[in-house]
Amino acid sequence: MMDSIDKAVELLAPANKLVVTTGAGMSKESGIPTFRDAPSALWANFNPEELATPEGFRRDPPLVWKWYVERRDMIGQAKPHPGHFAVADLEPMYDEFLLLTQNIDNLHRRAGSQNIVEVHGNIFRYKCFDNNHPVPAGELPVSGEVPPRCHCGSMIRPDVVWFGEMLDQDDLDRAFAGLSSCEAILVVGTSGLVYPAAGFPHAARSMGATVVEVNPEKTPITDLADVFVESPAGEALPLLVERLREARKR
Ligand code: BJW
Repeated sequence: MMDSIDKAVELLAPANKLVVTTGAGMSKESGIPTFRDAPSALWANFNPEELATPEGFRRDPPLVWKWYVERRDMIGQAKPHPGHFAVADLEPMYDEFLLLTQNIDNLHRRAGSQNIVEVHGNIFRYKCFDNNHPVPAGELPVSGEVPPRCHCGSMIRPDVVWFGEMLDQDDLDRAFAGLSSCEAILVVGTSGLVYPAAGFPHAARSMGATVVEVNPEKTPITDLADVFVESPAGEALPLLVERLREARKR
């Protein structure tokens, strides 16, 4: 691992504009299962790729609501790990820094990252299914109805992006503006299977950016990467950022 970290530092140190993009593997060491991990016993009979869809919600709204409540409560107990803090430490080191996360768990923000685009939304926010009315978490109706209903009568759902749904256009504009001007992209803990986020490293690469990937497993992005750091995020990122800080002082 140390050889690949040294090589990554060499490539990331001269850049002035950095994009970091993260997926579920980033939060694994905080105790949050990745999306494609084996399901917990309670949900073993359900396929997340069917629950995380508008069709799944229409088919069985209470089931999908309860799945999200359980995940939200579990995520609420989780804490950022040293890898999240290392990503936050990167932000002031670069002239321009953008964090594109597919994670809905708030852990980057809780670790101190600021310039973040949460491309798949946030599990702690709500909106209504039919009209996208935002519903503040503290104002969820307590009628006992599952799921609760918006003032317009529509069912309330988490403000996350499900399969088959469009990502927010402003989020995509911010993402692609950063990707088209960055000099390097650090890709952490994503399987590279879900689009359009899976295309972020390709977009940056096509504009000449260097690509560094951190993941304990190879992914479809690995062949594109200039350096592959084969390691969990919580081990590799603190080392990488510490060495990068030294290299940028020189
Ligand atoms: C570690 C680690 C450690 C482990 N350290 N790493 C183009 C081509 C083909 C298909 C499409 C396409 N464009 C759109 C589509 C359809 C679809 C799609 O991509 N499908 C594919 C599955 C084929 N995309 C969409 O529908 C998107 N919408 C869209 O594009 O709209 C326009 C459109 C609509 C319809 C048709 C065509 C166009 C929306 C995607 C929304 C994804 N939503 C979810 C759920 C969010 C809410 C929730 O959590 O419930 O987002 S699905 C799920 O997957 C979640 C994740 O953010 C996302 C990505 O997963 P991620 O983060 O990569 O996690 P994993 O689990 O897959 O991988 C974990 C990785 O971590 C692994 O590599 C491990 O090795 C690694 N790891 N431990 C570092 N310690």
